Amino acid sequence: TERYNPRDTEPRWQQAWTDARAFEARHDPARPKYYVLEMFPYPSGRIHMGHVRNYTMGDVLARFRRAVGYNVLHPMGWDAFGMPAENAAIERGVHPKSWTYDNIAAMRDQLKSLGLALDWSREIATCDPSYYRHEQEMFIDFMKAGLVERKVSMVNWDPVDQTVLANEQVIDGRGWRSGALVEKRELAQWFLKISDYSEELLKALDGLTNWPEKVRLMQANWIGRSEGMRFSFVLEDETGKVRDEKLTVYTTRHDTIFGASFCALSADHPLVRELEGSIVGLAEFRREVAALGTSEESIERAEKKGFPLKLYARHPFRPDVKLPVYAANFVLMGYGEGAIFGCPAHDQRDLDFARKYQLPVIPVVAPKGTDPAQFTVGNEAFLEKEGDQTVLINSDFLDGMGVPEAKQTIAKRMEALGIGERKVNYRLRDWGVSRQRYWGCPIPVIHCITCGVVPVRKQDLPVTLPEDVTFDRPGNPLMHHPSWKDTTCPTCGGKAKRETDTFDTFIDSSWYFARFCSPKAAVPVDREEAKYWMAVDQYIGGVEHAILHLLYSRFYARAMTLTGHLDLKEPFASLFTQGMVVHETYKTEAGDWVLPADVVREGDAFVHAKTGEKILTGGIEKMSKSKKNVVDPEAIIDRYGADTARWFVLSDTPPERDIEWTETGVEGAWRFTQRVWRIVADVQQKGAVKGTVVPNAVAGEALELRRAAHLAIQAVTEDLYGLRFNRGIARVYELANALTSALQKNDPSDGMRFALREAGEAFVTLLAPMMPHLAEECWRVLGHETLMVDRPWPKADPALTTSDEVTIAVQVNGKRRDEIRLPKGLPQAKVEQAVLALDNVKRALDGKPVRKVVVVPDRIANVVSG
Ligand code: ANZ
Ligand code: ZN
Repeated sequence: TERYNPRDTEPRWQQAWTDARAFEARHDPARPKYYVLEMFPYPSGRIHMGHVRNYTMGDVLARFRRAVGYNVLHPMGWDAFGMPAENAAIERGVHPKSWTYDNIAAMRDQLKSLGLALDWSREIATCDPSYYRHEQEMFIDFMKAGLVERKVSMVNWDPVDQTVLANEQVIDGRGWRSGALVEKRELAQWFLKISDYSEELLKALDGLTNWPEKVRLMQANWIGRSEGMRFSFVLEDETGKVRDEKLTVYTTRHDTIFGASFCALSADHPLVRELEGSIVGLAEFRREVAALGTSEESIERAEKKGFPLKLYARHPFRPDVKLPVYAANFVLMGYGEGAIFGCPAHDQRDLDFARKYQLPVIPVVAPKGTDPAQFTVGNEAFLEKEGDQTVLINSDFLDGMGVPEAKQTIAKRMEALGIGERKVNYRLRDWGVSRQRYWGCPIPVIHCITCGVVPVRKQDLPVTLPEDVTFDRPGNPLMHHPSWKDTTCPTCGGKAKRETDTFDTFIDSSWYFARFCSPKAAVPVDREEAKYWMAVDQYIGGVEHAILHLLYSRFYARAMTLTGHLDLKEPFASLFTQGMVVHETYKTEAGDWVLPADVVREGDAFVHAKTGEKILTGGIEKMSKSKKNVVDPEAIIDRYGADTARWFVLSDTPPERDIEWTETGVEGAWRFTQRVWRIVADVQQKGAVKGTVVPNAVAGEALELRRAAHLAIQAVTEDLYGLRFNRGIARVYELANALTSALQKNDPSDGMRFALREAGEAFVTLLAPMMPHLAEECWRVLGHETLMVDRPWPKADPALTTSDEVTIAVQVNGKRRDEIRLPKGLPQAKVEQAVLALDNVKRALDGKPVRKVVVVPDRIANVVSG
């Protein structure tokens, strides 16, 4: 046989599938649907190995489900707005639009070369006005439904680039591009009120039983429900004069109230602002805090600092205790009340703060059984609060109680005194969707001096991005455009300005899965189509999207349902998060990363191929350009073909784990494609030809092969339903071994010829979802004219897969002639059939007619001739 040549076959089969429109999905209420979706890619320009793994998994499911009879929807599109396009414009002078569409074209070709069973007729790009006009329409509906708010909020401001930065773009307090110290600024921005749905989004997580536990937990933590109290302190100044307004704080540890030693306010708290003008140095302190940026992480990392406000909070239960009040850099304005009481013994931030400003540290919770007089807190706060392990101390009427009881008691007291109430808080903030950037969906509102903010009329949609923009100065090109923002007010007809903010790109990806149901509809989503196709039955993507993308999408489904655009709350019935592709790295002794191609092995050591420098291995890392350990899928496809790449990324490693890319692994996959090819050629030669009648029974080696085939069918089927791709592949290998050994027997009997054909065809069918091109080519070799993708999935015969087998002695007229292994408890008629088909029996009968067969169940079968 000639070697199998994927370079020739793969493009040919891809064309054949396209010509046959094999993967175009059509609404068909008569058939069960299966919607499989992988997170759509950002068109960066080239696919990477992570894409190959992600899309191959989805593809295997699409092809498998199709074969078992589902009406499959498997679409693809592009998450095409975003900053890299603008960066390309700034750095290389290419227009974001042409950069994006060129990248899409290149990546589309690359995905096609992977042989993905995608419905390309449904392709969407989020940067296309035909997509984002619907996004604009829905936003207007959201506005009317009260889901949208415009409010002033803090942003990270880069004073050099004159632009707002996302938290990820602030690195150690500096703008990632300019290196300038980032400031906080207040800006009026658009928000979607996701926090109205905090409780609902949290509760509904319980129903998502086909989501990974860890993702549900991450979402729950992100929503961050906490049960606490809101209460007020009476404030007085240095002279003891009581102020009119009280200080309200939020706490989840009201049990520790007797350990309070200070109060702290956010630098943005209204009271701090009010005092800014009257306390020397406070303005400076506020500026310093502003320079920290807005991310929780940077705030968490910074040294805890405060500024005394010359005010004192009266302890609610101890008239003699007055707590000094500070402005502090670790209290956030956006959470709770923007103010806290500090209890250093039981909170690490408070403890760091207390040590710095020499404030008292009073332990009020201690391990059960310790002597309160002996219990002290050093440099680590005591955080334990389980009721059965701890006890309240130094706390007056709370002494001796457990934490939960103490909380109850304080809550009741405060409520009775009318100074506070119990309060549930959520960490989840409203979703700020304004971006001061060009390459995004324009927010469809107009600012009118007389009418205020007015939504664009629906008949005027879409608000399209102007193409004649420049990137020669910092800031938002939409703002600099000479005429784009000039418009007229839809309400009064007067001169007005367009909103120049564009949407956060997470909006684009929060509903694309619904658009795929009716990608060309004149409405955002055709309800009938969505009713049939939604929810996504299997969603596959990286765990890096476990929080934001999935939470926003869950919110969007609810918002779309509220506004009549959809009719479901949970868009993803089942979620799978796949592991990364990792690869060995190499470094010079100086610590510079080196390309694996430049490294040669010398004995146990490595040296640089060109410079001879000593090279060290740098550990196995996620493939990344900076670490120089990227393997380009295109190069792999060029060399070995897509099937080899697909097979490799599915083999050996469970799909949820990181897979290590190795040369030997890929070569193993490549050798297997050649082996499949040889096995199939051999089967075609030695197996029965198409259409041969099923022999009455098959025995011996042939039966073994049949069993192997049916066991493989059963196992692979289960594995693919369960997304255990690596195990399915291991089963295909086993079947290959069974076929190889059967072929070596050169047994020309009808039984074997039949078994070979049956097992050979099963083999090709089972590997088809993973190696679709090779399977088509083999299918052709086996004499079939139809496309492999139209072949239904084989069914395992339970008689051949039951593992309970018995050996039955076969006699002819009382004389032992053979033995046969059959499933235990097989009915008499089947045993007869199997026995009479044995060659040894036929020979012993020598043409004489059979009178009867006496069967001792599971033990002996005696053929009696006439
Ligand atoms: C007193 C106290 C004593 C606290 C103690 C903790 C331990 P979660 O569980 O996340 O809701 N806090 C409240 N508002 C804050 C803000 N705006 N910025 C920073 N911290 C704030 O956290 C609630 C706890 O975080 C609250 O309970 C408060 O500190 C702090 F031994 O109050 B605690
Ligand atoms: Zn107006």
